[in-house]
Amino acid sequence: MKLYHYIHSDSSRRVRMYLAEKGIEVPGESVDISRGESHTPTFTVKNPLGQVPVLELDDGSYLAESIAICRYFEELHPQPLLFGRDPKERAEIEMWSRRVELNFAQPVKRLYRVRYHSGGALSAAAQDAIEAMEQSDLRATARFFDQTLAQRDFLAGADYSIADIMALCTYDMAVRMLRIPLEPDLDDLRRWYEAVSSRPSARA
Ligand SMILES: N[C@@H](CCC(=O)N[C@@H](CS)C(=O)NCC(=O)O)C(=O)O
Repeated sequence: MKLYHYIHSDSSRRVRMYLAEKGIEVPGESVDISRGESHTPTFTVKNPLGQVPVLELDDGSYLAESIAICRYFEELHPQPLLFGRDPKERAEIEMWSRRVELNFAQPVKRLYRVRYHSGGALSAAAQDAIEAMEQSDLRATARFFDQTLAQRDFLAGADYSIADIMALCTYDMAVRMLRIPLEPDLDDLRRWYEAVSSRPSARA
């Protein structure tokens, strides 16, 4: 088994953090996406989309998509449970994971793309308008998460879950890497951030 990943990829970090929470060790190989290494013919046979992370299985097949990879490990090593313990909890974690993916992670990924990979195709005005729109979506979601976290310790409920891993990876990409300032009054989101960032898995 081998995990193809990249140090600055938030999607790769989801898997690294997940594995660290579980105490599972998987050999890794770095794919430098900034140098186009995920679009070489040797890599696109592993994932035709040219993206990391990718898990190579012992039978020579490949799994892509960070959450699909984590779900695979959850079946093999259920404890500690990070996708929920019963139908209701699993559905709630899925609900929050989808909210993180669609309303938090995607605006940040689009913003990154517009800022660094638009290839000069957009005018400065169009670029500013898209950046403002994505930042606004991100801030609205951050406020929604803050209100949720005023009621409980973790995003999907009383227990830490994959939804927290996903949200932390996006938070760091937005705030630390892309320097998008979040509003200063999101105290519950910040309390959650301090708590999840201080877990050893956050260093993965
Ligand atoms: N939905 C995918 C997203 C994967 C993704 O966006 N990977 C990025 C790095 S975070 C990548 O490999 N980008 C290189 C490229 O698209 O050329 C997942 O969750 O694994």
